[in-house]
Amino acid sequence: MIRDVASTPYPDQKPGTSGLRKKVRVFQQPNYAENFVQAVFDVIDGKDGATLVIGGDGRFLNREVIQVAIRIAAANGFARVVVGRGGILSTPAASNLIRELGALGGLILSASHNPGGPTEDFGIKYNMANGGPAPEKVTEAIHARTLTIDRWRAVDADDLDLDVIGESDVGDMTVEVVDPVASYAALMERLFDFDAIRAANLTMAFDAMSAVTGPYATEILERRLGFAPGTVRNGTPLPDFGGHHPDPNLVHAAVLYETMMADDAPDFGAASDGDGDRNLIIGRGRFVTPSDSLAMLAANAHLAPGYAGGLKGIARSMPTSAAADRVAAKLGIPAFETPTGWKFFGNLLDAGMATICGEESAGTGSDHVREKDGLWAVLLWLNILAATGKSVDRIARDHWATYGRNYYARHDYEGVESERADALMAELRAGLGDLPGRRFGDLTVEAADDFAYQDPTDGSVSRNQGVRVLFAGGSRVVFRLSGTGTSGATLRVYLERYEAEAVDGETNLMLGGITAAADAIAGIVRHTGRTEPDVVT
Ligand code: VG1
Ligand code: CO
Repeated sequence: MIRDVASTPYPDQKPGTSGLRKKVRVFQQPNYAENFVQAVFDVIDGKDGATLVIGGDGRFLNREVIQVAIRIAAANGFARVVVGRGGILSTPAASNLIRELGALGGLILSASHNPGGPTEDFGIKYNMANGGPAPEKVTEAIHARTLTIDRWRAVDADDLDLDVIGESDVGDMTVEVVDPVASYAALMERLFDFDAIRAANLTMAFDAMSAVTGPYATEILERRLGFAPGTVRNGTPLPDFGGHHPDPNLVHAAVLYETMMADDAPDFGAASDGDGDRNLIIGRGRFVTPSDSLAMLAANAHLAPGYAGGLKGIARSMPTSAAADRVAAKLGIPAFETPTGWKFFGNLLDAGMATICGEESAGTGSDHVREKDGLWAVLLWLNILAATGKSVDRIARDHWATYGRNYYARHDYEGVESERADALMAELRAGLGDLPGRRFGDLTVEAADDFAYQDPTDGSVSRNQGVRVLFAGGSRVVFRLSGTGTSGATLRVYLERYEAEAVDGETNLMLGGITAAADAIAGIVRHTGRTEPDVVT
C-alpha cells in the first residue's frame, strides 16, 4: 500500500516570511511539492494517530497539491485529515480549525496576496498545534531536510471528491471534508455583538477580490448580519483571482477606494487578500492606514464582547508605525516590537503577553487564532462603529486628537535585480555606524541599526530583520527586502513621521523630507535605477 518514491533534493526550498512561495511552474516540477511536504513530515514529531488540517485559498494547483498531500499524510502515520470543502480554507479559518480539533498542525496552500494562475504563484506553509505558522527553528529544520531528502512516501489511492461533505478512507487514514465556514463564523459570533451591528443599520461594501473570503463574507455579512445582497463583491474564489492581484491596498483595490470616496459612499468599506488574513479599511471619505487601524482597534477593542475584559498587551512588527505603542502606553499595558511576519507573534499570544497584534502590511489579529485575520478586523471595526455611533472618519480624528498622528507610507520597488538590491542593503549595513548625528534636510539621525529580536518567551534571537534609521523627534525610515516575492527582489522602504498637534496634514507632503532622506541614505536611485516606487501603500 505504502510506496517509497526515490527523489533528489531541490536547492531552493527555503521558506520565506510566510511559507515556501514559488511560481506555479516551479511547483509543477516532478517531486517538487512532494519533497517539501515530506520534508515537513520528516521534521515534525507526533504524527502517529494525529489529525492534520489541510486547505488553501483556491488558487491554481490548490486541489492537485491537496490530493498529493493527503496521500503522503496517509503514509506518514496521520490518523485523520480534515480538509475544507472544495479545498477551501482561509488562513485564519485553518488556524481556528487546528485549534478546535486539537490537530497536530496544518498545511495551508496559498501565496496569499501574490497573483495566482498557471503562470503566477503558489505556496505551502506549515502551521503548528497552536494554529500559528511554524517558528524559524522549525522552518530552518524543514529547509535543511529538503536539502538531503532522497524519497517521499505515499499510499496508493485515487483522488478524493473534495466537494462533498463527509468521510472516506485513504489507506488507514480517515479524511473528513468539512464546511470551511461554519466553525469560523461561530467563533466570530462569540467575539462580536452581532445584534448591535445589525441594529446599527450600517451600509457597507466588501471586496473579496475573487479570493478565499467570498464564502466567509457572504455567510457572515449578508446572511448573519443582514447587510444587503451585493454587499460582498467578487465573492466567488477563482483559481486566478480574475487576473488581479488579491492584495487589499489602494492600488489593487482601487475600485473600492473610488466607491468609498464618492458622495454616495456606504458607511464602511473593506477588502481582504488571497488567503483572507489581510484587511483594508476605508470609511466614507477616509482611508485608514493599517498601522492606524491597529492602534484604533486596540484603543476601542473593549467595546466588543470578546475583549470587554481589556487587553494584555499589543504587539506590532518593527516596520509598523508606533501609533499602537501610544495606545499601549495609555492603557498601561506592554507593547512588543517583533520582526516582520506573523510567526513571531505566536509565542507572545501563547504566553498571554499580548492580545492584539498587527503589521503595516494590512494584517491585524488577536489571540482568538494564531494568524492575522481579515474578517476579524472588519467585524471589530463594525462592532466599534455600532457601539459608538461614530463614523470611521470621526473615530480617526478623535484618535489623532488624543494620541497625535503617525503619518505613514510604504514604498515598494518591485522586480529589482537581486544583486542590486543586495548591494544596496550591504552598503546600508556597512554605513550604519556613520549615520548617527548626520543631518538630512531638517532631520537629524539619532540612531541606526539592523533590527534584531530576542523572543521574550524562549530567548531565541532573529537577526538582520531590517535596517532602521531613527531621527530625532520620532520620525524614521526602515529598509528591508521582501521575503514573499517569487521573482527578483522587492525593496520595501517604510516612512514614518510623528506629529502631536498637526494631525490634519496630507501624508505625501508630511513625508516629503523623510522620502528625500531615504534616498540620500540608501542611494535608492543610484542602486536600482528607479526614480519612483512601483507601489505606494
Ligand atoms: C509581507 C509583509 C508581511 C507579511 C507577509 C505575509 O512580507 O510585509 O508583513 O507578514 O507579507 O503576509 P514581506 O517579507 O514580503 O515584506 V501574507 O498575507 O502574504 O501571508
Ligand atoms: Co495573506
